[in-house]
Parts: sequence; structure tokens; C-alpha cells
Amino acid sequence: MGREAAFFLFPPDEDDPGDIIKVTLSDQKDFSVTTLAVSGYIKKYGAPGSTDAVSVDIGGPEDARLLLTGFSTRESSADGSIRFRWATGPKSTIVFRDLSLPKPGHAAVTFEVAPFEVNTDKVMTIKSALSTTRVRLKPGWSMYTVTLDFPEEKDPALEVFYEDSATPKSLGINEDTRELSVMWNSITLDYADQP
Ligand SMILES: [Ca+2]
Repeated sequence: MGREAAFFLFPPDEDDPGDIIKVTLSDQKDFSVTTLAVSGYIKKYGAPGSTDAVSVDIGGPEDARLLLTGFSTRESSADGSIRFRWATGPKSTIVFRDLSLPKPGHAAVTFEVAPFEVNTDKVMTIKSALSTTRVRLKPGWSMYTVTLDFPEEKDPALEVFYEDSATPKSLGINEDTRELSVMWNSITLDYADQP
């Protein structure tokens, strides 16, 4: 009787990567007969079950839960109390990995963001595959909740468009040459009220 063993491959720099490959050895006691099976990427987070909402601390290790593009690296506020990421340039995308909704419908998306000064009182547009909504950005950190429609059996994806961005260097603030748009602290997808 063989004794199966499995191990998991993921990038060394990531605490909680979304893309994990599972490697299974059919018999760890007798390598002359063992077979090696590679499966991946495994669905680490599974489908929605008992919980009806997923919250992610953007800027913390768990934000690997999201597939993020158009964002800079994780950073913290000067006093360390807020971990966040800067959205850079005119557009970013946020995908909740492995969260196929059981049926198409609407979900509430709540996020805490703070605009770079050039985006204060500007409009931020948020699109899902099926709908579009907009918020006007207040100065400083604020929570916003919008409702969007999502297709079923597809990882919920958001496209976010910013009216403006600028480099702190161009404004004489510091030497930072990133095109900063909006800081993101957290995002929650709540599909409890799906019709
Ligand atoms: Ca955060």
C-alpha cells in the first residue's frame, strides 16, 4: 500500500499567493514506483459557502486574494496604522479570485479609499462586466458603497477609472515619480442580498 504525499509550490516572496500548484507523489515510501501528479492552479478559496461577503485588507498580505493590476506595492501610513496600496495611472482592475457567484445578480461593493490631491472632488468610475457606477471622491479616507451586477460562475472583476493622476515630484511634494491616483485601504464584496 503506497503512502501519498503532496506539496505546494508558490512564489517565495508572497505570503498568500492566489496561484498555487499542488504536486502529489503517489508513493513516498517507494520512489521506484511513485508517480508524480501536478495539479494547479488550485482553487484555494473555493466557492461562496456559509459566508455571504468577502473583505480584503488591501496593503496587507491577504490582498493576494485579489488579482490587482494598476496598483503599486504594499505600503503603510507614516504611523503604521493603515496598510494600503496606491492605484497608479488612469485605470486599475480588481478581481476576486475563485469567487464564482452561484447566480448572476447584484452585489454591494464597499471600499475605503483616499484620493491623491489631484483627484479630490473628481469622479471615480467603477465597472463590472454588467454595470457601471460612479462616486465623487471626498478628501481623505472615506468609505463608499456601490451596487454592481455580476455574471455567474466567473470571478467577480472590477475595472476602476480615475479622472486624474500626478507624480508627487511634479507637484513639488517629494521625489516620488509614480503617477498616483487613489489610495486603497480595503474592499468588501457582499452578495448576501442577491435576488
Ligand atoms: Ca488596508
